[in-house]
Amino acid sequence: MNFKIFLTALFCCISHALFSSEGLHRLRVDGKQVPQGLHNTEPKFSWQIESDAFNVMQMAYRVIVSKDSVFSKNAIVWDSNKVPSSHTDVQYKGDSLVSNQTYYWKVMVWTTEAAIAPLEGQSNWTTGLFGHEQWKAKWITQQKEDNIARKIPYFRHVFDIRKKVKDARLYITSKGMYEPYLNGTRIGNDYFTPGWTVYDKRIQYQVYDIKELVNDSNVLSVTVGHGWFRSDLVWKEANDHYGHQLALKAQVMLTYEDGTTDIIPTGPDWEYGFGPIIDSEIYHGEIYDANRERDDWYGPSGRPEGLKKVLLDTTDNIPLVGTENNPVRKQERFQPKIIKTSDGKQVLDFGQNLVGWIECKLKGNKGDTVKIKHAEILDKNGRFYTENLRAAKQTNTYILNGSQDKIYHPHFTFQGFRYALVEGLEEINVNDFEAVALYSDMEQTGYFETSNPLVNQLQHNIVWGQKGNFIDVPTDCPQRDERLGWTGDAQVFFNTASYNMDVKSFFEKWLKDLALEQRADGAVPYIVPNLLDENAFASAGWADAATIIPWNHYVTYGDKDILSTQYPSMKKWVDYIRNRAQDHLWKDGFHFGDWLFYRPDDDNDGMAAVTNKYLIAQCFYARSVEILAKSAEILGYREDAIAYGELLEEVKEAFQKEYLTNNGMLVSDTQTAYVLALQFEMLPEDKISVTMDRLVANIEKYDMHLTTGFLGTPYLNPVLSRYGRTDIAIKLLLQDTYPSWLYPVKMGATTIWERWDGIKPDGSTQTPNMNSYNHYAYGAIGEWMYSTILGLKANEDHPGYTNFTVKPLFSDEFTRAKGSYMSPQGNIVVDWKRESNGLQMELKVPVNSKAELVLPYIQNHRYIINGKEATPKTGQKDETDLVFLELGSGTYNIESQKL
Ligand code: RAM
Repeated sequence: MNFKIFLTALFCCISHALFSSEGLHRLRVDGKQVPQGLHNTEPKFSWQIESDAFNVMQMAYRVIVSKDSVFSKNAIVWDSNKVPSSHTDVQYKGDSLVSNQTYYWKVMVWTTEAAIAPLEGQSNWTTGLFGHEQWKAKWITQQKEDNIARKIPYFRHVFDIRKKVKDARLYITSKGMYEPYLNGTRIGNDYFTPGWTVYDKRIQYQVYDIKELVNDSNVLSVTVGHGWFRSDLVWKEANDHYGHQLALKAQVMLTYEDGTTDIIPTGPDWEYGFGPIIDSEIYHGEIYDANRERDDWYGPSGRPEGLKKVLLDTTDNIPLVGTENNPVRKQERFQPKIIKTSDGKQVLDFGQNLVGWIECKLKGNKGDTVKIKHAEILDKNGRFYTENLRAAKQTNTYILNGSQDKIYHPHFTFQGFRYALVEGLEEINVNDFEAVALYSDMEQTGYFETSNPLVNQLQHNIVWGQKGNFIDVPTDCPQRDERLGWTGDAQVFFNTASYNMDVKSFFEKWLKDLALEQRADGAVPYIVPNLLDENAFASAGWADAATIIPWNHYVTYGDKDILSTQYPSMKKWVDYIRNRAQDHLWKDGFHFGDWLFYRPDDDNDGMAAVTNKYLIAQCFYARSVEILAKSAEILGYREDAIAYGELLEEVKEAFQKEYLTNNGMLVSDTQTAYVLALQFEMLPEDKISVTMDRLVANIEKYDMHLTTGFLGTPYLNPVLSRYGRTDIAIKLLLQDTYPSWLYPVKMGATTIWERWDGIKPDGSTQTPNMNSYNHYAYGAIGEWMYSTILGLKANEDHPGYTNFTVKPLFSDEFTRAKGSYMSPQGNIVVDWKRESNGLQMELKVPVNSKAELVLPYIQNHRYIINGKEATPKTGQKDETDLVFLELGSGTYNIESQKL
């Protein structure tokens, strides 16, 4: 046999063996793969089952947790025993878990295929520090004058180890952002740690396995920058939001082979000095003087000059909590090309509006200063455009030390940019520059591609809007002096975000902060974490993030815990509105309304799509009440379920009396008004069709353009599809003149813009006061693209994709859509092609779930699934004549065939 053929044959055998058998995959603890320092005494174990067989369901599971990897009898701390259940996530219910320990867990799963011999998988995790008393470390800070001078301290501690080490872990957090080094090597690959939480109520800590880095003699050095703790934040150029003192708290926890332990904590014996980072501000960038780098800093021999004694920071005792979401990490890299602007400047173009920083090799003489400025666009005249950054300087400054191959990047800052202007270099060599995207390390779960390249670019832009704005918290924009956790933006984008990436823990963390920031009367702030004043609360559609995100999260991930954790917060918010409402009408307070809706400059004809803000508020009031009532039902709070169910009827009735005419017109005759009323079911049955007609007429009035702002946009196409007008929804999607989704795409956008006309048709830019080119809100159309073009949709009654709908789009505008989604049960693959009048499709349904397949009725055709004629489940669902089939796990080839 020819060697190549042999190898191919061998590979086929191996891959067959690997991929054809059943197995357990993606073993996770609290959604994380082998987490370190998990701060949960009752973590959740989850897994997925892979199988080639059809209709496989889990019949039972058994989880065993042990202190040793061999699961010896006396090391076992929990054995669930065999539990008949299809659940693939199970909460720990064993002996109390001990801090700073490695635990091993294994799961056995019996399925309809593997009914006798179970499938097995094994993994582990380490626990965090469960009690305050476990922290021997003290908060340390620099001397008062250095804090006042806003210096960046480099903390340093030398320690020896005299025994053989079995385990070594670093527990660490800061007030500010930190970067830790052990013996000169950076610890871990996380950035912007400890992440952004409501720092006056809780600060996260991180845990790193440092066993490979420890020596007999060690230097632990940690730089602490301003971070969100004390950078300039909010457009008022105000800093020190959480305090005046940068501080560090850390302890190395050693377990020796002889079973003894040691702790090396931060305390009065630590020292600090200063280094090359002179300043580093989130909005403004970093100043780095390479001449201040000190070789003796990281080595244990020798002692750098000028070290100072630390002070203890005794100002407060903020609770420390474990890290809840995945930290920010380095992601994609981009190589630039050099372009010349119309005013003769050499500018680097990275081809993508991204968030992170530039890594560069700066060659020059000792003492030379190089400045790197960042911008999102070039203006109409082809010049580097930074006006829309407002007060954010977005500039990194490097003072060179003459070394020719040092790689620079900033530390406690990030920039939103596509273009960079480099000043102070004699010659610019493109190969010396690389942009690195940084964002919370979420797994990309969804992919999606269609036969329309502009729609594909739109999807690309949506994903990059998400990458650029999921920097530990969901922000509105990543470039100007804002970058804040606007609740409304997160609310409208959640469903799209959760198709694209695994945002489960990202939002669990943020929602806890939302609850912490709620005012005593239940009002929810405009931004979370909140840095605005006591009046910046309770705007409809923004504050409803408190109810809408937990609900959507539950539907997507199927984890009831999000509802039970958030329930008090959800209820407080609904009760806030109830207390403000009169006769069940919510008509007070400030509201952003349908933010950034369409309005022409000259509005003599009244074409501005202004929707009454209280009409909007009433719709969101109803939605929040409805979610609360449903959540109460699920959690078994019967009384609440009944009471809020009744309230919902009153709220809707009040809406109809106040805002609906007898002829089905709403007092605001706008797309957003109709869309919200239809989406949230505010109307009596007999008014639905007339309001739908009015909505369609309104779209036609604007010559097939949308006019919606932040609150109407997410529901516009979903409402059209829900009530049978996907044809109009497609026209809106494919519209490419302003205002539309594809207009920015045609203008060369690589992310979603804040405004429909961020760059106007004549090339001029919108007001620099508020004009971001990386703002995900309008990207909320992504949800409809997944659910209606690709045709994949979660089912509210079977959350977590245990049951989902697949309904390929059958329209002349698209000939193909292909995508996949890593659901909690496993990967779902949908790939359909429209050929002449027929349909061909591949579908993969994961184990333990079922797909409801909805196919278009095609005259004189039948459907063949995996070679056999398919029998429709119920035949007909509505007038569009759809065929319904329920498919269990497996891979299906589906084809329409002419009779
Ligand atoms: C601006 C941004 C943000 C929006 C608020 C109301 O700051 O557009 O996205 O939520 O206004």
